[in-house]
Amino acid sequence: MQKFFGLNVTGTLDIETLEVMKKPRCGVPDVAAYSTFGGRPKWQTNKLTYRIENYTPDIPVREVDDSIKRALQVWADVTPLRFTRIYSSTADIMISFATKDHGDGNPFDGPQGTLAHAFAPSPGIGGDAHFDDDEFFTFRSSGASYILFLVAAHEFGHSLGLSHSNNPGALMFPTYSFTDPDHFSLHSDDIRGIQSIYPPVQTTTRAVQMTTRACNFNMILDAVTTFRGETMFFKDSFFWHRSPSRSVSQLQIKSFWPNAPDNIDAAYEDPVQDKVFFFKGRQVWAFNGNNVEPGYPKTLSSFGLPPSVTKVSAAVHNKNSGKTLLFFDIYYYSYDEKMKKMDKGNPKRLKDGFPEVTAGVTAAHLFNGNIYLFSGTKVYEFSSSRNLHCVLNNNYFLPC
Ligand code: TQI
Ligand code: CA
Ligand code: ZN
Ligand code: ZN
Repeated sequence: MQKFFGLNVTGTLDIETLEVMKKPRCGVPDVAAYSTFGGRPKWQTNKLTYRIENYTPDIPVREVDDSIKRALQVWADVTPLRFTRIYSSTADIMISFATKDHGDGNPFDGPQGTLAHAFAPSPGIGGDAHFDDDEFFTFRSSGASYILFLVAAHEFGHSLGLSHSNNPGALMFPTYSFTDPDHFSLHSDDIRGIQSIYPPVQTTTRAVQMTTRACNFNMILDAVTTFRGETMFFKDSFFWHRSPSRSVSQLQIKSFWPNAPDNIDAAYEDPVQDKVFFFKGRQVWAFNGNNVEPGYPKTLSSFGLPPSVTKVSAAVHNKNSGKTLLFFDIYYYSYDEKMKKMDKGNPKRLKDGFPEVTAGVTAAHLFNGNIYLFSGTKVYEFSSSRNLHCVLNNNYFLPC
């Protein structure tokens, strides 16, 4: 160990050896921004009913029906929950439009102010969603109105047991921001939140096979990237990402990014642009959310990489410096995301920047200011000043 950390090999626990041993362990704390209601009320069944009791004059009946249906589907897409519409008697989620005092002790307040409210899961009024008909609701246009689909999707988050999130990009963040309903996708914080109450069903065999697969030491990952607050680990045609109940969920790449290739070489996220980039061979794809950016895939020359670079084996973006490191063979390139061009002095030699890494880099990740280079079956953790902290097993990030 002393040799590894460049200390004089005394074989005794001298001062500097103790110093190195006291260094912060390689920790990966998890951060959650969503919140649930006190006592975490939840539905005890996955099969829920809803009933639209009346309509608003603002939009046609079929557009109200469609907005409500899609707003429930948003949550059904990421949980085992299923919603069935009924047209009489009492449903779990009773949906109605009302103004001022409407009998539940929470009178509406005329135009503006409160738009709607919903009750956390419980028998009776629990789950019900009321919309203030003194507001003007629309189907999809923006301007001085509220898109019913968005307001309803937020309310149904409450109907299912979510309270507010402090993540500004989340649906459950308590401010209304116009989003094109045709390109709406649930933020990962909302997904983490709702799955912490209703975890996606994993057949045991799949879970066992997946966990053994994720945890075997010889498994070499294709790529690692952050994505809107999550960390994703790619292998072949699927990726793992950690859900809030800390169980690892495995998804097909194409189920999340339909236009993305399998067996990618590298990936990184530029959170400033809210874009994630995938590399395979000499091609590169850019995604904003689940949608591929216009004009992509492009070739590596769009990064100013010379034709001698036949693939990018790992990539990582440092949002503090604005630089993206692109690894290839025994070299790495530093690309300036703001200037959209390569820095001077490229390529750098891997053994100059990261001397302890002797084999090629297959994936790269930045977390808490540390750079993690995956090489062979090991992960090398470097501080921002490029000191090697420790060497970990390559399944370190996957909760095995
Ligand atoms: N109605 C509040 C809401 O649904 C009711 C509420 C206030 C609430 N505090 C709460 C619900 C705490 C649960 C927990 O959030 S609202 C939005 C926003 C409203 C607000 O009329 O203020 C939406 C209704 F802020 F997200 F845009 C819908 Cl989408
Ligand atoms: Ca109001
Ligand atoms: Zn009400
Ligand atoms: Zn709310």
